[in-house]
Amino acid sequence: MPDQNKLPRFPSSPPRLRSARHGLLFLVAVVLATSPTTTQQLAAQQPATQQPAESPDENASRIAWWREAKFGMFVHWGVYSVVGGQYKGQELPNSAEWMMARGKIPIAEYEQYAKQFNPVEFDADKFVGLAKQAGMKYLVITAKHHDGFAMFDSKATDYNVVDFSPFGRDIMKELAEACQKQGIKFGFYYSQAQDWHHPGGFGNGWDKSIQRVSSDQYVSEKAVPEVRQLLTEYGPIGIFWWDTPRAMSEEAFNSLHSLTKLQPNVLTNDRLGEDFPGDYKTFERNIPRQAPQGKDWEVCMPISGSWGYKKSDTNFKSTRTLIRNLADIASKGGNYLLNVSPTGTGTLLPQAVERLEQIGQWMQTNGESIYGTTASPIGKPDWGRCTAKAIGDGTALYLHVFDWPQDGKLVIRGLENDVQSAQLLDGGQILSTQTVGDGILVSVPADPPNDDDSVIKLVVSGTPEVRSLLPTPGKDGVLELFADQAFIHNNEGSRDAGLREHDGIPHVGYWLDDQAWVEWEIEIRDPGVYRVSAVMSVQEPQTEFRVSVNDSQLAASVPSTGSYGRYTRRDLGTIQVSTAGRKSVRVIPTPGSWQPMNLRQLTLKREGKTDAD
Ligand code: H79
Repeated sequence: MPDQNKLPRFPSSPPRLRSARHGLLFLVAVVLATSPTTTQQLAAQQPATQQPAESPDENASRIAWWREAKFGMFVHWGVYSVVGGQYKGQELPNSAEWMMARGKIPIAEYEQYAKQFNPVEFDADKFVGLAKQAGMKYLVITAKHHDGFAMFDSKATDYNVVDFSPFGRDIMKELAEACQKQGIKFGFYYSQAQDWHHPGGFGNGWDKSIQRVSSDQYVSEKAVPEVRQLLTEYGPIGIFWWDTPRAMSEEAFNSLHSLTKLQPNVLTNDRLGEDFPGDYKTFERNIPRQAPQGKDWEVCMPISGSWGYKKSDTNFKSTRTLIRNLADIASKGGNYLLNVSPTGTGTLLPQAVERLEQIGQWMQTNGESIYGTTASPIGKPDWGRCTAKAIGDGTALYLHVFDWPQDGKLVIRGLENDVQSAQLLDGGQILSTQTVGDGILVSVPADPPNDDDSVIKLVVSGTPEVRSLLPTPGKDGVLELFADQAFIHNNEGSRDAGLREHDGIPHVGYWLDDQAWVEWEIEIRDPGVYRVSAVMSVQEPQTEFRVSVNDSQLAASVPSTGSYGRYTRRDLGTIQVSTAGRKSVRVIPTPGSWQPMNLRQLTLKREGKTDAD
């Protein structure tokens, strides 16, 4: 799903060169599509009043628990859960919490579902117990989603679980208490801008009975009092998780933002508005390939396809995927907020429970390779992932082995430290190590202790010293070269040809200058014929360029992918690489027949290599 949570930005595509008229239409269309906000309107707003400056130490101590925690439970639960995303017996597409919008359900009709919200099997202690058992250290739940229904005893409106539903219990209070009791940090999700029930909220364009009021009125009579109540009547709140920023008045932003001061220790995410970076950055559904630098961040992701309970959604991620996601995210320094979806009766489906229990079992044995760890100091090894933790005067490197070496030799390329010890976390077997030309070799038993992720704790002296290593094809003969690792030769930072993003994925774009070219330095160990492909987009009918590896090259002539926003992998041909060693890979426009392309990725794959090699 495209990430539409961010405030709209202009696209990074180069304008059409030949057909300026279409280019203009395109731009107009984008501006319309991004209404009601435009970047200009936002820019015209004053920056928000700053919190009284917090020192880096104060900030570090406030967020310390969250950095230690690494793994949390996200819960999407509300009126939509009653029918599991089925409206009048019809399956609606996409995530179930969007049911009201997708079905264009009138407010009066949706209220009837709220009248049926009666999750009698809900048991807060059991629910929190399950999160705890999975190894999760915090829980964030939808206090109010876009549909406007409050899952707590809102004083601002009767449209809440206590006053409006037969259940009549304050679910947020029960969960807050259970979390407090069991030592789980508790947080609220609150959709501050969209509200499909209030006549001033953003989003409900289908119910023609609405007598519109201003967004400011919605904020002052609903969002502000509800947020204030959540931050004053539910004990210590660990996280306040805003969602789907929309352009609001400066007053509205500031009043919502200033409420978070009611709890000096609360952490907030980056989704209140553009001028409010909060304490950490969020990624939705997808794990970034590279971590944002110098920022705390979190990936939220549903355990299945939908955030809210959806009857037809059987798309549960495997336990292996979930464990590997957790290791992957931790190896880049982030947190994992894994979403579950209680049903209308107040419990989780067995598929979810089973997975949480299995993750919990893995965490029992391997938790120390996750909690309190920092990002990998050795990059992404080709056998899996790595997390790290300072211990005494040394460093523990946790080697998360996804692909167990069949020859019993696990190599940590580039690592130059003295090794103090190496041990399997599962079973505790001590492993022998030796220094080899490439780095450090750990001798491992024939079979992995865990098929999903076997962790080796490698303790080295001092802080990690890692030789910089050039990217090289993996065992499968494949080398992926990404835009954000490329050196862009663009006349020292000219605007033409630079690193840009579409859907959060970097590309070399705005490549108007046919003199600009890009380069990667690589190492080839296996000479041979390499097939070259690119993940790219081009809008003009055709573009031509050369790809070279030192002295060998190919000429590529690539037809349009339809538009600059439409990326496809295109085969470019083959290149013979005759010798091993350091090489320079270049992508160079062919003057005269060049049209701008957006280049996300170049892939080299050794021909004749199969996965079995
Ligand atoms: O709460 C979850 C989502 O409901 C919420 N954020 C997460 C944590 C979210 N709201 N909006 N979005 C995410 C992005 C917008 C998605 C949309 Fe669609 C694409 C809106 C319309 C098209 C998906 C498909 C949702 C409804 C239809």
